[in-house]
Amino acid sequence: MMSRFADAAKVATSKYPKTTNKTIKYGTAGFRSKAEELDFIMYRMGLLAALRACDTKAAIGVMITASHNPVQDNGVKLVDPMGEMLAPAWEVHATTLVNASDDEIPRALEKIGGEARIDLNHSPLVFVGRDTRPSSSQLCDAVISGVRVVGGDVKDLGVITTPIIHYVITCHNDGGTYGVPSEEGYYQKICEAFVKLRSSGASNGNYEPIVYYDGANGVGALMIANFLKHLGNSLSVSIYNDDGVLNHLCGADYVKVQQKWPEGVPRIQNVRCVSVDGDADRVIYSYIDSNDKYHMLDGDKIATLIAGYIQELLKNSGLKLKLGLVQTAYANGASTEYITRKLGVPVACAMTGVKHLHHMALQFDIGVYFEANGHGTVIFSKEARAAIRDAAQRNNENANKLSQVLDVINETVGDAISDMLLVETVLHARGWSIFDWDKAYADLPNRQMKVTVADRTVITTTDAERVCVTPEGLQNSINEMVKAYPQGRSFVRPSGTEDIVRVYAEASSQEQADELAIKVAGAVYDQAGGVGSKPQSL
Ligand code: 16G
Ligand code: ZN
Repeated sequence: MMSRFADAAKVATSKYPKTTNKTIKYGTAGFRSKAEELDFIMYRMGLLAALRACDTKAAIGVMITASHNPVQDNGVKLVDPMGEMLAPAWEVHATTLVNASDDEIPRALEKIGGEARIDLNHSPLVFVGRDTRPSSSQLCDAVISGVRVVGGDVKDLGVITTPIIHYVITCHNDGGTYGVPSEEGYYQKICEAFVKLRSSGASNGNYEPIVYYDGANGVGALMIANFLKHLGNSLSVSIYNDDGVLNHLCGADYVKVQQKWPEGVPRIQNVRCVSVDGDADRVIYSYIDSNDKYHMLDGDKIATLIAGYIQELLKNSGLKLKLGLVQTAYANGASTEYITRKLGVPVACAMTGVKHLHHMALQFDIGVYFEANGHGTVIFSKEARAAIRDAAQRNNENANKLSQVLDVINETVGDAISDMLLVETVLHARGWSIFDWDKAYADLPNRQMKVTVADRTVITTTDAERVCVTPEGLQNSINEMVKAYPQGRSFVRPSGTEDIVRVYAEASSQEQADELAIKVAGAVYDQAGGVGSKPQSL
């Protein structure tokens, strides 16, 4: 019998033939590589998204972006019905489908359909969105072909940020409970709450409502302009990096990794600079002080600022809700110390990757989660949300503020712009300048390095990637090295997005953090099959 998916193979062969025999895996960030290698993958992700929509009987999202990576790269990620990352079982299906030959596509689809017991009579709907990369439009057409060849319908959101597609999918599938399922609905919801929260005027104490915005030359630069239309004079935002090379010498990743002021933004002392990444789901703050020294405030600083504020509102409102913070192994030791000891907020550690943090944050009534690299948000349990809204209606002033804070947040996934508005809200409420915020605690100096090995899967870890299990003996070596450094800490993990092993080290001085990182990188090279030259300097 001819497969009902026979056309999927025909279109694959004629328009989107497979161009590689390398095994490819759906990783932490979906599929990501050089743009010219992605047509066939995009087409197949269109097929898969349609099947997933039948499986869940809900609309599914497909986002085309390579986030903070260079402009030549691209990538694709599927978004599940409630804005979550694709379910793990379907990551496996994605990998199977992409590694099948063109002829094997119908069989692979039948198999996935069978395993998931999909109702193929359902009419699938897939939302697609893309970033500003020149390759994104063509790759989007490939996704759309995939959806249509199996009878699916497409809603094309055009050029959009990753967090907006997560929001629109959620609202579409929950019948509009979370918000109006459109881009415009998103701006309105967030901005209205933001403006209300500063009804007493935009300045307060040391807080001035002025920011410089580094758009990374990407979609974040376009979208902020739309937000601004709804913000009135509540916040003055000067937009920079809106038409150069994407993520080049600017943006959240550059600022965080290089610990440098972004190019393209005027280097003015004492101004807050907000850097976002190429799809606007990461945010980093920085400033130059009066002595011309550069300071960076990363995801850890943002998380502690937000958690501290929510904790205060909770306390003053009398609401008994359990607040917690989720970090990863990359969280600066000083931030963990500050939040647990000073603020008394419990901290949990999750594996790298938004879905792991999100999942762990669900254990709290209110879970703040952030990666040091600036990915993060706050999520509220249904009960917590109801309790807050209820107390707000009974004129509990602090609950009312919390209720508005809830609307500034994108709970479906971290949004650089919504996170920025949340940070601005807290700074405004506290009457803080960026120095007041920064001085809460001092980051321990740290260093990250990469080591290339023949096979990075020889490195396995446990305890949220903080302990290395194999190769045997490597963790002991790391422990011995760390002992020699005051406040020393180090861990290694295989990257989920690049073919390398990552090394992290922190210590009480920059020289020592650098030295420790180099030593640990050397141990990885020696004990995990390093290739090329052994890392001996930064
Ligand atoms: C992906 C993850 C990010 C994580 C990074 C780690 C999402 C949406 N993105 O970009 O959260 O920090 O991978 O990369 O989950 P690595 O495994 O190469 O260190
Ligand atoms: Zn991103």
